[in-house]
Amino acid sequence: MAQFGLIGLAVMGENLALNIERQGFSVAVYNRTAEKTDSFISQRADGKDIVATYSPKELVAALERPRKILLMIKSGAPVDAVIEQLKPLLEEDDIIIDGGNSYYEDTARRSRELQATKVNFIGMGVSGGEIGALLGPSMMPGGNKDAYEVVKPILTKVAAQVEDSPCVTYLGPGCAGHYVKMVHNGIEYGIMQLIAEAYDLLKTGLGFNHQQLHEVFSAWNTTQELNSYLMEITADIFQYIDPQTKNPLVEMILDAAEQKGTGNWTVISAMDLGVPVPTIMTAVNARIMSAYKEERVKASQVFDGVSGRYQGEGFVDKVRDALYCAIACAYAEGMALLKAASQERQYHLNLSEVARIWKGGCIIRAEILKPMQQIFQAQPDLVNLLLAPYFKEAILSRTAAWREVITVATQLNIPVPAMSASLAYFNSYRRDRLPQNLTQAQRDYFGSHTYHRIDQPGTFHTEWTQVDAESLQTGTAD
Ligand code: NBP
Repeated sequence: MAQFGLIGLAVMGENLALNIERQGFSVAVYNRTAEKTDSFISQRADGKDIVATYSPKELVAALERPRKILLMIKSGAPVDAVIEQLKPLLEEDDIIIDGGNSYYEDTARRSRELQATKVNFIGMGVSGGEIGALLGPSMMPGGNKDAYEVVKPILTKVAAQVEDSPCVTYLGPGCAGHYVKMVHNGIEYGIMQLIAEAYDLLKTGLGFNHQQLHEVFSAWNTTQELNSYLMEITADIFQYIDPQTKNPLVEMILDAAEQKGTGNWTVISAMDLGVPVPTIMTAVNARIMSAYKEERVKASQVFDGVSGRYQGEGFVDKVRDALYCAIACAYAEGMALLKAASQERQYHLNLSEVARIWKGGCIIRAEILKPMQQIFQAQPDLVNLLLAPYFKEAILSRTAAWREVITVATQLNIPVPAMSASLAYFNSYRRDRLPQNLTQAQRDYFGSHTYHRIDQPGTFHTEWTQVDAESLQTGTAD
């Protein structure tokens, strides 16, 4: 009898099966298309403690009880379909884990539906891509706590290990795990866009070639502020030469970013909860804008584009500082969103633990998560990371550079939407009075939406004009 079951043998499933087996657990696998199972078993799984099964029924029969079955299949309808196939086959205390990028509302629904059955359900975000799946991902499980305790010995071994602690923890009930994974991806969108902007500033604003870009990003990756997986792979990418054209491959890639929806979901949830996430939101917008390739090419023939090169000194270090501040904002926005969602939806998230399990295995793993983990450990109720003395000092010492980089970019017509949005986030957050008093006045003027005053309690409405009913009816209000 196998100790663990896995459904779905695409890149993630295959690698997770190999990882789980390497940690000493026997695995039974099933994939809808049998040829994939056969090629996996005869090649990558050859000689390993992994057995093939060819139907959900056969898989269930091959597993010891309580059965633990991880789904690594395309999110959406396929997950519902497979759960429906498994439900009648499973018994008391068996566990289904959905490890795909499922929409958190789907996970919440599945959790509710399965609560009414004997089957336990865990919705688990998995980050780290295919390499992480093979070598140790960051895993974000939520749902049935007792079921998590049953799979914990396996997950803690399979996860990335950082400073002797595995990058997995029980996050909360229902869809807490998939919600955290979604916000992880939102932060990922933000950081990727910010790095793209830094690349553009150095390449277009300073005229750096790919060797120089490689050197700058490699050097940044050695700093405490910017050391991270995304910085590391960016440095690598600049060195890769296209075998066909002998150009750096990155310059041969179409500048139209695609997306699978997690950034979008993050922004929609943030707007629903009333949490500002401008860096993340702008990153989603930037991908959308990039996809307007043909229209942009036409517009570039109508309007002037980039105007010259930056001639000043020390710009590379200023871009590094701006990048650090903006990345800190992306994390601050994401953490603030998690805090609000946790309160609203009763996830009981421990943000220090979230920072801890993101330190290894996942795409946003970075040195910056270490202070975050400590800050939230010391101050679990901190409302925004930017208020922590550590980040206050780190940002204030770099604000001049941050401002200057955006000023230079604006003068050169180099778009830096996420960097600008993050500075605006910081500047808005630190203002005690914003101009939305005027917005409230306008709303009351045209729609009688009322307003609050700064000098007395209560709700107020003003007749802003002296237009009488008769003139309105005759359409002479203007
Ligand atoms: P895909 O997301 O490409 O899904 C392919 C798998 O889903 C195949 O095994 C396929 O079986 C199976 N499948 C489909 Br499609 N419809 C099915 C159905 N109706 N019933 C049963 N199986 C069905 O695979 P992936 O890229 O390995 O990702 C798996 C999950 O992990 C996804 O939710 C993804 O978003 C998430 N994820 C991916 C990454 C990554 O880097 N790729 C990272 C983190 C999370 P078939 O062989 O019969 O078509």
